[in-house]
Amino acid sequence: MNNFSNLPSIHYEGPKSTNPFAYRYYDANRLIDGKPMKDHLKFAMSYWHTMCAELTDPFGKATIDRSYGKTEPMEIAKAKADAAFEFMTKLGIEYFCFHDVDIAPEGSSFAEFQDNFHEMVSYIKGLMDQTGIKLLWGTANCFGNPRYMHGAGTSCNADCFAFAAAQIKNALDATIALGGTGYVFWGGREGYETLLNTDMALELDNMARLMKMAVAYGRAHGFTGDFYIEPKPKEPTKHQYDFDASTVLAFLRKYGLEKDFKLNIEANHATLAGHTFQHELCVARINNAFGSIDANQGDMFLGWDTDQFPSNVYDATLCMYEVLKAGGFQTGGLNFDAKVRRPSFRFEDIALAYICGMDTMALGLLKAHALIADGRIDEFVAKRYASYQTGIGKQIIDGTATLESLEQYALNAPEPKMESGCQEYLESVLNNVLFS
Ligand code: XUL
Ligand code: CO
Repeated sequence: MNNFSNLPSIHYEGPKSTNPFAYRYYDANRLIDGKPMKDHLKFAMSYWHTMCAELTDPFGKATIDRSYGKTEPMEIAKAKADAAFEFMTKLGIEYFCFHDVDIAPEGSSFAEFQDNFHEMVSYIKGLMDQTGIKLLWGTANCFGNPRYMHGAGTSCNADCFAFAAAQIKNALDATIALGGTGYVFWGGREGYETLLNTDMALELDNMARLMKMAVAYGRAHGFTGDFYIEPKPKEPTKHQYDFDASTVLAFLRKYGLEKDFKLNIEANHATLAGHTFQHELCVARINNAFGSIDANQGDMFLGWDTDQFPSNVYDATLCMYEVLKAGGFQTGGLNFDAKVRRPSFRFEDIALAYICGMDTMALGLLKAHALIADGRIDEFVAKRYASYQTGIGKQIIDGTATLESLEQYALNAPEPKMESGCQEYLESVLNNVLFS
């Protein structure tokens, strides 16, 4: 069997259930602060990993057959789309995300790809109308084709820039036609291998030029959602320009793109950049740039983007804590940019992986909500900075203090009285909330 036709529909059965094909924590309509879990989490299926990935690695061929019982490329594409919507319906996943090349065969020329793509966008529109499943975001894969070996917007070859622009125009048209609320730029090969052959200034200017063209086109053609940049520090290039959230924010501000762009934060990209997932989400949140999430997890012993399904409840809790603090998802949602391991080659393994990921994030939501309701952490943080609410601290915040007035203050004040940071206590509070 190489589809999901034998998969049962997955429902919530509660934490005591041992049925592998059931949710233990994800109870779609349960209200948390008056909002159903499904709207807090806005789960999305990644078309590329879920429907296309053949589980190859540099040492081995495919371990899963993605022909969906067909032989002709367009027949395969349609059977794949049918399987995708069957999968989402059975799991109760309301959104999906896709790259242009995930849904349609590339053929032998861009013109052929464009025809295939248009046909598949209409086909998918039909499936969306039948099922009520929505598009979260679209994107163009401007990294897989050999023409992008030097990058796309940052390619040294202007023709490659033009092909990328053409792909992005079509992917934006599709995102608009399918009602997507986001359009993602993950700079697949927007980076460099060596500065010995690289004009970094021109490459960054060109990357911005491509994004400005996308904004101009999208806004002129009815796209009211958010554009997102998805930061990643390395892989496939040695140095990706969209290194992390802070680097991307500086880029957006330099080129005046910050009003149209938000960030799509991916857990495994955060850890590759030497940050926690929570750190990247927090940087996005405090800069009003929190957009969407690619949920997954890496392996602390491996130095690459392993894109595993999230199973770590501690990280999921701190992720959902940031999401709640940001006021929840607006245009964005929680896309599983995750794939099963190579030996998990059965279609049912994909379903089991989503059940694990969705239950983990649902548990994270419940625990993050409990952490905020518990109040001990928020209370501690508020108290830690209380000195800025009165006296000299208030003058600093209000902007009335100067170096001179602070010098006068320091000359007359006793040595500051220090308080403990209480990290270990706070970690035990977190454990207490997680495991009670
Ligand atoms: C690659 C990655 C991409 C983006 C979409 O690391 O995360 O799949 O999410 O292009
Ligand atoms: Co991603």
